[in-house]
Amino acid sequence: MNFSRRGFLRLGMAVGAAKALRIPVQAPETAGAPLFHEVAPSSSGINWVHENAMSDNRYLPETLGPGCAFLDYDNDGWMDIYLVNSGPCDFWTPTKPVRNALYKNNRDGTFTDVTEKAGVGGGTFGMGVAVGDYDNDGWPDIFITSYGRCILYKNNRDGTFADVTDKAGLAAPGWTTSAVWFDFDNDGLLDLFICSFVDYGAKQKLACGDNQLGNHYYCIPRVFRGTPSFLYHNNGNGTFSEVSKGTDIARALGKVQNFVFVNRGPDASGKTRWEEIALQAEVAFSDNGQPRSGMGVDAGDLDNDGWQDLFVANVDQEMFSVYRNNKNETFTDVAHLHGVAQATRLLSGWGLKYFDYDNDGAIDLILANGHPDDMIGRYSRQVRYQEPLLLFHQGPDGKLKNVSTEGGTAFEKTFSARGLAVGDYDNDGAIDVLIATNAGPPVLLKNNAAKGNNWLGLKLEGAACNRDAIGARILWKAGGKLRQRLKNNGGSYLSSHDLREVLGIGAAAQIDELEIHWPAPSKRIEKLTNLAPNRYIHIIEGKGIA
Ligand SMILES: [Ca+2]
Ligand SMILES: [Ca+2]
Ligand SMILES: [Ca+2]
Ligand SMILES: [Ca+2]
Repeated sequence: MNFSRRGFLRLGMAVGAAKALRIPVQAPETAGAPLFHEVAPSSSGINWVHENAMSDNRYLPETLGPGCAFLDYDNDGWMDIYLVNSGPCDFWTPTKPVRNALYKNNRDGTFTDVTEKAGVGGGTFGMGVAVGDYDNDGWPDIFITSYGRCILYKNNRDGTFADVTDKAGLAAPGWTTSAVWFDFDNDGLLDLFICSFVDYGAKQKLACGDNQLGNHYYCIPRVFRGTPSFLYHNNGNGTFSEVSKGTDIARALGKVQNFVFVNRGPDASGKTRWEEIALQAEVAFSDNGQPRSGMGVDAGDLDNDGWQDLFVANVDQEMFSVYRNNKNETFTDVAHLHGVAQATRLLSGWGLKYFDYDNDGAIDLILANGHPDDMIGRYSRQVRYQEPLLLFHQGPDGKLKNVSTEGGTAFEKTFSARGLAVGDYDNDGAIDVLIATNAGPPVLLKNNAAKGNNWLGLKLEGAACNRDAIGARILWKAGGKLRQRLKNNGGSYLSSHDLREVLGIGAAAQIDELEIHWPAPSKRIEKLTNLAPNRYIHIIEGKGIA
């Protein structure tokens, strides 16, 4: 299917979205050059291709993967890449070898496949990846979600990993999708939240299709029973305990609506109280009260007021959501205000990220899209299977503007995009993008959009708090402007990101003040002043710059 950008623009205008899709004036520093350069596999050395296992029966897990990650597995200061693949399961027996892939960054723009040596090939029907240093030894570990058994790979600190899933107790039943590491009880150890979707066991493999044509297509999730997500507490001895049973997390079944689980802290017995508030927070359903599909999700402080705003990607006709935080546990969907609703009316979104791609200090947005049903083009006149990527830039008026036409060749194509990770793989301070596609090669986008703007890169190392410093709050003042960011370790879909933070300061010559508010238990505030830009620094909790 050839779904050209021109065709997309025409469709957009037909629904009255011409204003949102108008091409903005190019910023002087990027005049002429595309914002992102698509790095071909022949140039990067990343020759791995996702196998989606598509069958005549159209089993649903075939179309929902895969995820991808930027991580520095060998701690040499250069981002490596992890890619998740399908694998043997109860509905599929591969006829040729299929595996996940770990690519080592050669520091010259190329990568080398080190999967076999590292021992991280997977072996289950993989979906997503979440990277976190769960044992606080300074080396990133890898968790993989699956249709079937999950995998926890512990980093052996010598370029190899050990499958410690069984000891850890993290096999997690059923079909799991996105996962994220965070320290919910502030004991300095990363815990793990794992999303689950629907019950897709042998008995539930329904055939959906058209009897007249004899075609099977992917069943809509509505026909399956939703399953609850899991929260695992890190016990600190290499084992984890599921602690979501009996809480609102276990009562919330996948696929019916969006959920927000608020951590209300420990009760008298020390057990963390989780309160699900999506309905009163006005993020459960659309403004019309309709449930939406909700695939990719991210949190970020879009308007720099110190409160986390949300983004949720949905399927076509539902439009994506930009949820502005009203600072009272409610949100307002402002997707129309930003032109995001108009631009996404016909799209289905998965990987996505709020990030400041041009280092002007204001958060921007990238969206990776694709319809889950490969036969959608037969049933819909407007919606296509492969869809374009979308790039939004935040202007001085605080609004996100669609700048996809300036994005470069990748934004002129269509993909079955799923996972999306951000990370600075060439250490130039401009955050690059990796997109995982279903049944295709990953798409690597080198960022050329930040030239002319200054930045400071931070590697934060917790001492009392979790070593990855997830939950740290970063405030920086430059050129008379104060900005802030909450360091999380998630967002997007099935994917995991460069753990470093790049602070954009535009034309300012230095960062005048930098404050790191380390998370509990210390809650220490560390202040640094007069920092020269355009370099990465390593800050250790309580010790300053290493
Ligand atoms: Ca590395
Ligand atoms: Ca913990
Ligand atoms: Ca920006
Ligand atoms: Ca870069």
